[in-house]
Amino acid sequence: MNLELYFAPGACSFVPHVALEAIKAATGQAFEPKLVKLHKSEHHTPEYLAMNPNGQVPVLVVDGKPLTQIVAICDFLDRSFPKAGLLPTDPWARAQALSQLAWMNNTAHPTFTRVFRASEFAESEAAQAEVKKIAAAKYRTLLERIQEWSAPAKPFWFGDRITCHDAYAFTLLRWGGMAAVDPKSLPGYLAYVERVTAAAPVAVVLERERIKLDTYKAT
Ligand SMILES: N[C@@H](CCC(=O)N[C@@H](CS)C(=O)NCC(=O)O)C(=O)O
Repeated sequence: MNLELYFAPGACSFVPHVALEAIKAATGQAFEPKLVKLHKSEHHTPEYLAMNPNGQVPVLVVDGKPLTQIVAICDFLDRSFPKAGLLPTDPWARAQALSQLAWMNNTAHPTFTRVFRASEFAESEAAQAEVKKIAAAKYRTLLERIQEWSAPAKPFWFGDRITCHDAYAFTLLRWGGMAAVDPKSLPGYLAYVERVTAAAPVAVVLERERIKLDTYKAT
């Protein structure tokens, strides 16, 4: 299978990026990482929009055909490479896992978008500041939910293998620093994500994307 992943450093494309490294380690299946420079609007070119009309990362290109949306990409990768164990096999456990992944993608993630890009949600500076403030407070409560979910992680979300859930949990905590959430104020979540950070497939992606976990700056 020929696989290409269009990703941007620190973006949610980190999730399939880590999944693909985990698959490579478990099965030997290679993939080509394709850097998309968002600051240069490379995701708005006609060629890119032909792959993903939403103008977003990630896009997984499978034998020349583009697949978008993290939940669909993780499901496809799991079904194609079951040896990597990205999702549970029991139907109920799998459905619960997809429910959590979908929630990270459709609830936690868009709440952070309101903090990071408030100008897309309100016009005046005052209104933007308000959007940001409300979303940042909400975002913290959502990170607390992930802290509860990840409490049994031994050492990772689904045991001894790194999966999409671990990569999303990492990304959302890392974004928390940009929403003024001190990761040390979520000690259980931080300890879990520090284990994730040290895992080999994650370390490779951190190096390639040139990012670090801690983005928090005390004011
Ligand atoms: N639900 C989408 C979310 C994708 C998304 O929000 N991507 C962001 C990066 S985290 C992006 O490409 N933003 C660039 C833009 O919208 O201009 C998915 O699962 O792929």
